[in-house]
Amino acid sequence: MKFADGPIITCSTGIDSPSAIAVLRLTGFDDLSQFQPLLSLKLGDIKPRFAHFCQIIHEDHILDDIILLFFPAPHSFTGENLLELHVHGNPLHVSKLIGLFSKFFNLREAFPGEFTFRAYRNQKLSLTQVEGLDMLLHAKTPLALDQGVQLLSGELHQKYHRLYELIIELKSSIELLIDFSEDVGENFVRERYKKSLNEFFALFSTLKSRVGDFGDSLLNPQVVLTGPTNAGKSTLFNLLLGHKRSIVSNIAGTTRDFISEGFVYQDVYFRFVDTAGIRETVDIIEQEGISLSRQLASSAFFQIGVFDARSFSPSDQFFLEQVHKFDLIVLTHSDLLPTNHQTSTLQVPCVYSDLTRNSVTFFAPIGPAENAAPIGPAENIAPIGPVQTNAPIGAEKLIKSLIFNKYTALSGAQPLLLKRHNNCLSRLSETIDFIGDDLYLLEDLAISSSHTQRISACLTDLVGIVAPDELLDNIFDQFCIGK
Ligand SMILES: Nc1nc2c(ncn2[C@@H]2O[C@H](COP(=O)(O)OP(=O)(O)OP(=O)(O)O)[C@@H](O)[C@H]2O)c(=O)[nH]1
Ligand SMILES: [Mg+2]
Repeated sequence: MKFADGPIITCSTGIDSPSAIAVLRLTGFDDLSQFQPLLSLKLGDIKPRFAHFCQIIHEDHILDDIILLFFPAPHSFTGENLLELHVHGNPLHVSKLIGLFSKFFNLREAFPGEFTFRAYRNQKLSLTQVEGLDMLLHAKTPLALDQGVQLLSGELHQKYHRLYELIIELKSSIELLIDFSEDVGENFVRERYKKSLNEFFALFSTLKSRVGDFGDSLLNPQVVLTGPTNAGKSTLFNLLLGHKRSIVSNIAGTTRDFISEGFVYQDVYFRFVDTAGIRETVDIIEQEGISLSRQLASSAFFQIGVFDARSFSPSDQFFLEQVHKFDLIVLTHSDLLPTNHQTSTLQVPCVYSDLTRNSVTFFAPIGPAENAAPIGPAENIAPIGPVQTNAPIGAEKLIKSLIFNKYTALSGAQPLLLKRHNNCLSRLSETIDFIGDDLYLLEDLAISSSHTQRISACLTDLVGIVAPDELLDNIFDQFCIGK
C-alpha cells in the first residue's frame, strides 16, 4: 500500500485556478496545540466543530485572515484529529501556506485519496462508499451523480450486506441441520433455510437485472465519428459543437490524430471525438491515427459512421467491419446527389445530410414505434424507411436527440456503473448457476455447506470485507487530491 502513517496536509478544494476560498485540511496529528506558533487564536479555548475566525501569523506578519474548524478524533471524516483552515484561494498563496505548515510542523503533503483511505481504514466509510465518493466527485452524467450519492449514502452497500447476512443465515441453518437438528427440529430449520433462500434470490435478482457490460460508456459517454477520408467527419464534428474546432478541407487525410471536446446536452457531459479518416496508406503517422480511430470506435458509447453519399457502398470494407456497432450512419453531400438517386435500403438508422446547410432526411427502422426511431445495434437488422424528410430541426439537433435517446434508454434501468460491482455480481451469478438446484434441495448437507461457502466468498469480495492491497490501490489511485 502506497500510503504511510503520520500527519498530512493538503488543499481539498483544488488549486488550479483562483477562487475566493480554499480549504486546507490537516489530519493525523496528535496535539492541536502544536499549531499555536502560527495561529492568533488560543487553541486551548476552541470549541470542536465550531467555526472560529483567526489569523495566520509568521515572523510578525499577518499572512491571512481565516476560518478554522477542529474535528477531534474519532468524530471526523478521517476518524483522526482533523483541522480545517479556510484560507483565501489564490493558488500561489495556498501553496505558500502548505509549504509553511509542512516545514514548520513536519507535515507531509497528502497523496490523492489519502484522506479517504484513512476514513476507510478507520471504518468511517465502507469500500462501496469510497467508490461512491469517487463516482460523485468525477460524475459526468446525472446517472453517475445519482449512483455516486446512492453508493456514498450506503444504500447499495446495505443491499450487498443483506445478501451477505442471508448467506450467513443459510450457512448457519446447514450447520444446525448437521449438528443439532434433533435439538431444534429439522422441519423448523429447513423452513428457516427456505425463507432466507427466497429472500436471497429476490434481492439478488433485482441486483442482477442492473448488471451489464457498459464499460465506461455511461460514466464517460463518448460520441465517436468514424469513416473514410473526406467524408465530412470534421464538418459534422464542428456542426455538433457549434464552433470550428477541427480543420475542414477537401484534401483527403486532413485529420490525422483524434480531436475531442466535451459538450453538455440535457445535463449530460458527452465527449465528441473526431477521428482520422480510414483509408489505405503508407504514411506511418497516418496509419497510427487510423489505428487510434478503430480503437476509439470500439469503445464508443455512440458511434456515428460518416460516409459520402456519392461514393458510399454497403460493401465498403470499413462499413461491413463496423456495421453492427454503428448507432447511426450519416450520409453527407446529399446536396450533390443526382435527383433520381435511389435512397438507401441500408439496415442501419441513417441520415442523408447536406452538412453545409445542416439539412437532413432521416431514415430509421420501421416498426410499431416507427416515429420513436429506436437506435442501437439490435435494431440495425430492422428494415428502414424515411421517418422525417428535411427534418425541420436540422442535422445537429436531430443527431443530438438520437444520442440522448440512447443515453436515456440505457440509464433507465439504473445499471450498476462500477466494473468491480458488475464483475463480483457476474461471478456470483455464475456460481449460483453452476450450483443449480442443489441449493434448493438441501440433500447432501456437506455439499450444500461447500456451496454456501463458495457463494459467501463472492460476497466477501463485493462487500469489501477482505480487500486486497491491489484492489485498494486501484480504487484510491483514481482519487483527486484532498479527498
Ligand atoms: N457539398 C457538401 N460538402 C460537404 C458536405 N460535408 C462536407 N463537405 C465538404 O467535404 C470536404 C471534406 O470535409 P471534412 O469534414 O474535412 O472531411 P473529413 O471526413 O473530416 O476528412 P478527413 O479529415 O480527411 O478524414 C470539405 O471540403 C467539406 O466542406 C456536404 O454535406 N455537402
Ligand atoms: Mg477531418
